[in-house]
Parts: sequence; structure tokens; C-alpha cells
Amino acid sequence: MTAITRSVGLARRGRVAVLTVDNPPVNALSQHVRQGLRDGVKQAAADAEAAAIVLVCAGRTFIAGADITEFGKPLAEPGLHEVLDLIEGAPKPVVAAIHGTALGGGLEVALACHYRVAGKTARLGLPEVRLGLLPGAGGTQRLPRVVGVEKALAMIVGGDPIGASEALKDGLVDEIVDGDLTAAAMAFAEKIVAERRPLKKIRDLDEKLAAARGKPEVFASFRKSVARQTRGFRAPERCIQCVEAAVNLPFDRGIERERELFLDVLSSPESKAQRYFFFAEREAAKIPDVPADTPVREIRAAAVIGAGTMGGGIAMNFANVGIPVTVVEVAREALDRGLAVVRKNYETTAAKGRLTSQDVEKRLGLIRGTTEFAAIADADIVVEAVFEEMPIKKQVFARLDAVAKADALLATNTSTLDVDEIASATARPESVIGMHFFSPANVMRLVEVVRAAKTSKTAVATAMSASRRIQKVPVLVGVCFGFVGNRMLEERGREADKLVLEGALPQQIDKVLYDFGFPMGPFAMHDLAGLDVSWRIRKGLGKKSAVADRLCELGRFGQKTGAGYYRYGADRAAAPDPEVERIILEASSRLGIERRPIADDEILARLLYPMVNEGAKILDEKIAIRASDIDVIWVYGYGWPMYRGGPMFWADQVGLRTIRDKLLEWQKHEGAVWKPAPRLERLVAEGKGFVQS
Ligand code: T1G
Ligand code: NAD
Repeated sequence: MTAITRSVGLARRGRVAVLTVDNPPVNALSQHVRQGLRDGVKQAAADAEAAAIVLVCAGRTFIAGADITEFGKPLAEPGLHEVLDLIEGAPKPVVAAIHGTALGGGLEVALACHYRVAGKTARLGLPEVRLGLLPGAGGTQRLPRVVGVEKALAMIVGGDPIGASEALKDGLVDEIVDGDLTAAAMAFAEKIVAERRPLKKIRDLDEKLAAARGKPEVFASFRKSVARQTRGFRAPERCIQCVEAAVNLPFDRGIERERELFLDVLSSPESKAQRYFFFAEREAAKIPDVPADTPVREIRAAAVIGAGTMGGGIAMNFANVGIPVTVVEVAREALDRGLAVVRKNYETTAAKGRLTSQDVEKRLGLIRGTTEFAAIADADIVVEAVFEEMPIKKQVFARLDAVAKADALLATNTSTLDVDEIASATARPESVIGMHFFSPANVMRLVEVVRAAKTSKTAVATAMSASRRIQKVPVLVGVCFGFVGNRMLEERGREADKLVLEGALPQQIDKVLYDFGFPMGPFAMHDLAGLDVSWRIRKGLGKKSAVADRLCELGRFGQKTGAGYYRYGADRAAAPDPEVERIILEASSRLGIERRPIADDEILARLLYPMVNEGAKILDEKIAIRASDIDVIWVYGYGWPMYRGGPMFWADQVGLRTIRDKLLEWQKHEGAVWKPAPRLERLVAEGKGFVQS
């Protein structure tokens, strides 16, 4: 094989030129790959002995896209369009041989080839929208020509890859091959040559576009169907506009339109944030003193203690990935209530067509309920989710210590309590760890993995890998009140409660955060989690909250009682309640607070700046390993909009000096609670950011 560049090689095998890309870990289209492809295709095209060209990749996957680390830097030649035009314009068939994931620019390379063969487990997709981008190398123009407009819209705006058999059905691949991929692709290429099949250029296809031409309703109904999940994101609408251009413009004009829109999203703050987040999420998996090869315990069976709001959801996560799980409750009545909620959740998902009734029964079949503690003796992992009261937690862990198998991982789902103290109730604190799920636990992707003082590295590694196994995103944190997420939430909550007493109403404050991009504001979130949970915590800590305590005394625990800060109809829609406004005004006057109009931007700063300051303290105390971990926690645990990167990334965009100066201004009026954290002061002095140096 001749090396064209350090990552692309060319060899002729019989009458087929084989171009191999080898750029670990995922064969991203770095500059030297693009150059290698350009020069390699030119050489192979000029080789009279070569009747066809096969493009294949070494390693675990076909090209997984453009090299994301190159974005934001000046573009180095050759551009991808030049390479793709060369491939599509080649005088002999070019066959893409796909294994692993052909994603983004990788699928665009394959779409420029004349034919595509794939291994059975290959996956093909255009996930650029997840990076706040759009397929910028012809993907929005070529894909709809192959799979049709509706399918292309779903793949490009959704970002999910499809499997090889679906791709074959849609005409995206021409053949699924078995065994040695390169050999199979060469055989396919020789067959094409022998049968004198035409050079199939996707750019020339029009039939599937014509089906949507003159039907703007296709796009209107699609826009409507994705409006909720794409709210605030910049790229989805531009993806749709690109596919519209494919339908209404000739190919080359469509490519120009795609280019314009690609440059728009590439330079956007949203994409900058989403690209940052792509790497932040991958960094969160790395723990400096727990190497990736640390042995982990295999999880064949699980157990959950408590079948309340959280226990049921946690059990579903294990059943969803085929792990049998035993749920233990104190009494049959509580158990039946908890398992009934689990069945209802599955049936709701099935009613939306996302699960079959067989799936529902299969998953329910993996969940066994009991009031017998001894039933958890064969569990490899136990997650405790009982009342948030230390004596109950310690009693449960003492019982777990007695009955759980020797190498079981014992995890607590506590939101705020001291995991070291909980671990002290056992003779095996090295196997005790916090696994803090978020409500609803079967939906929210985050798990704060709480490392206690005596937790072993194997326990940490096991909790991290078990979390990934149940499709969660684990982030390692230390022991302190509220860990990372709830500790910062507490700061936001304190200011939200003060703002309500000073003149704002729950619906105004919630709207400010909703418009910022959160799925809901603090008061709607309290109503979802249950006001009684935080009331139980406040009472335990001897703390008061004028309005929230009054609502709880009236039995208004939120959605679970049909009323909290809002009143809830049968459709669970939240409506402002004059009764709540009366309670708030009464509380302000009782506390001698003169109410005043409060502007939205003051509300936003009062809610988010203290969170950022608390994040800085958390880093100073090493409760979080890095600032980007805090951002992953807030995006996956609290609905911080991904297109704003997370609180620490966002703070860098706002400017740390601006935030520090505002904190100092408030400190003058309200004292030390606003004192800027040492790290914040230091970064301002050094002109640096939390995540951007
Ligand atoms: N560029 C640079 N680095 C990348 C990369 C990429 N495209 N993809 C992955 N990496 C790094 C990643 O940071 C990690 O590094 C290592 O590879 C392994 O990744 C013109 C504009 C392919 C499914 O969006 O979805 O094409 O942490 O841990 O779980 O239209 O990576 O080890 O140092 O995620 O097995 C579109 C992104 C780009 C696909 C593999 N492509 N990648 O998952 O491993 S934009 C994507 C993934 C584009 C064109 C446009 C996943 C994966 P490190 P990993 P994995
Ligand atoms: P919940 O009141 O809905 O459920 C607790 C369940 O534990 C009840 O069904 C109760 O019968 C059961 N229980 C109590 N003692 C038990 C025992 N000794 N053995 C077996 N079962 C027992 O509470 P929840 O909201 O599910 O909270 C559970 C835990 O999860 C708490 O530590 C809480 O702080 C934490 N948490 C809650 C949320 C949330 O949003 N609700 C989020 C994250 C973490």
C-alpha cells in the first residue's frame, strides 16, 4: 500500500484500487484525510489498470464525520466539497465500504460515491444538528434524493443514525455484506464493472424530490411536529431550509444555499456551545485517578429499595436494558402503588408507539416486587431510594450490609444527605457510593456518582460503567450538601424565593427561565418533584420558606396533589392560582417587605449568577473535577439548554468580570452571601474563563 498522506493509503488489488483511511480513533475528516482522499482518488482514477475504486476505513468505524476539533479555526485546503466532487465525478465506479458508524461528513463522502455496501451492524446518519450545525458537504441535497424528503428531514433534524437493513430498504446502501468487508466490497465493485452498471450520481436523481415539489405542507407539518423539542436551537430550522432548497432548486444552487446556511450555524454561539458540550460530555467520563482499565463488577441482577417517585423509575432503567431487578418496599400497599406507576409509565410510552405491548410485558417481567429484604441477596447492585431521613437510610444500609452479597455495589439515591455517614452504617464502606438520579428517573439522563471518603476505585468505576449501561450520563462528584447540582440549585432557589417576596410572581420567574431555554422554571419544577420532599429536607435542617411552607401546610404538594405553586387540570397543564398570589402578598407584608416591579434581566442575573459563583466554590473545594463536569450535570440533570453550553461555559460568554462586579454590588446591600468565590476573583484577575483559558 502506498501512503498518500499519513492517514490515507492506496493499493491496487487485481483490477480494484483500494483507498484506505486510517485516522484513529474515529477516522474523522482531518485535513490530511481530505488531502489523502483527493490525491488518492486522482491517482486511482488515472490508473488504467484499475477498473473501480473501493473506499474503506481501518479501525472500529467508517468516517465518523468532519474533525470537530478543526471547527472555529481557519479552514485548511482541500475543502470537503472539492473532494466529493472528485469522487462523484470519477470516470470509474467508486464504492464505499461501510462498517461502524458512517456519520456526518462520513455519510456525505459515501453519498458522493456511486455505490455503498455495508456490514450488518453498520449505522448511517447525519448528526450535525447535535453540534448546532447542519450537513455542510451536500448531505442535505443528496440524502433526500435517495431516501425521500420526509425521511431525510427526520434523519437530518433528529440526528439519529439508521441501521444497515433500514438503509438497504431506503436505498441508502446497495448491499449488506458479510465477512471481510474489503473483499466483499471489491467483489461488488468487480460485479458492477462486469455488468457495465452506470456510474450512479445521486446529484442527478430527482424522482423523490419531485414527490414533494409544490407541497409546502410537507415542511409546514414537519416544522409543527418538531417545534417543541427544537425550541431555542438555531440549526434545526436551517436544516429544514436546506431540504426545502433541495426540492425547489437545481443541485448546484441547492449546494450554494446549504453553504450559506452552514456558515451561518458554524459561526453561531449556539454551535460553539454545542461543540464545546460534545467534548465536555466525553471528558466527564475520565477520572484522573481511576484509569479506564480499572476492573468493574459485572451487573447481572439489580435491586431497588423503595418504590416511590424515584424507586420505580430507577427500577425501569435496569429492566429497560434487560437486567432483572427486585424492588423492596415496607408494605404491600406501597409496593402495589409503586409498581402500578411503573406499569402506567410503560403503557403511556407504548401508547405513543415507542414500545410494543410485548416490550412492556417483557420489561415488567424483569421487575419483581417484594416486602422481603432477603430477596435482594443475589443483586450485584442495590440502589436505595427511601425517605430522605438519615435514621431510615442508616437502618436500611445496616440491613443491606447483612443480606447483600459480598461484592455487591451499595448505592444511595440521597439528594442531600452525607454519604460518608450512610456508609458508616455498614462494615464495607468501600462498597458504598452515591448514585443520585434525577426525576423522572426513567427519563432524565444524568447520574451524579458521589464518591465517599472510603469508596474504592472499583466501586467508582462500577458505578460509572453501570450508569452508562442503563443509558445514563454519569458525572463523578464529592460529598457535600446537595453535591453539585442541588447545591447550585439551592442558590437559585434562595433567590427565586426572595424575588417572589420582593415583587415577582412564580409565573414571571418561570417564564424568564423558560425563555432562557429551560424546559420549566423553578416553581413548576418544584411542583413536579413534590413540595413535600424539600419541605421534609427543610424541616430536617430547621430551615423555613415563607411561601413554600404555607403551601405545604395547605397540602399543596404540587402535581401529585393537583396544586402547588400552580393549579393542575386533568391534562396536567399548570395554571397560575390567585390563591397562591394571595399567600405571597400576605407573606411579603408579614415579613415587612415592600413589593416592587422587577425586570426580567434582573431576575435572570439573580437566579444564575449565584449558581455560577457556587460552581466556582465547588471547583475550589474539588467537589467537581472540572468546570465542564458542572455543565454536563446542569444540561442532563436540570434541563440547562445545551445550546448555551452549561452555567460555567455561559458565564465565560457573559464575562466573569461582569458577573463578579454584579456580585460585589449585591454584596454591598445584602452582605457575604454574595461574596465572589476565590476562583472567580482569580480568573477575573488573570483574564481567564472557567472553561476557556
Ligand atoms: N471529530 C473529532 N474527534 C472526534 C469526532 C469527530 N467528528 N468524533 C469522535 N471524536 C473523538 C472523541 O472526542 C473521543 O476522543 C474519541 O473520538 C472517541 O469518541 C461537514 C459538519 C463516532 C459514535 O457528530 O458521535 O461532519 O475523548 O468517546 O462512544 O457535514 O464519537 O477519546 O479524546 O464518542 O465509541 C459529525 C461525532 C461531525 C459524530 C463514537 N459527526 N462522534 O462514539 O467514542 S460534523 C458527528 C460520535 C460534520 C459535515 C459536518 C461518536 C462516535 P477522546 P467517543 P464512541
Ligand atoms: P417517596 O416518598 O416518593 O418514596 C420513598 C419510598 O420509600 C416510599 O414508597 C416508602 O414507602 C419507601 N420506604 C421508606 N422506608 C423504607 C424501607 N425501610 N424499606 C423499603 N422502602 C421504604 O420519595 P422519593 O421522592 O422517591 O425520594 C426517595 C429518595 O430519592 C430520597 O432520598 C430523595 O431525596 C431522593 N431523590 C428524590 C428526587 C425527587 O425529585 N423526588 C430526586 C432525586 C433524589
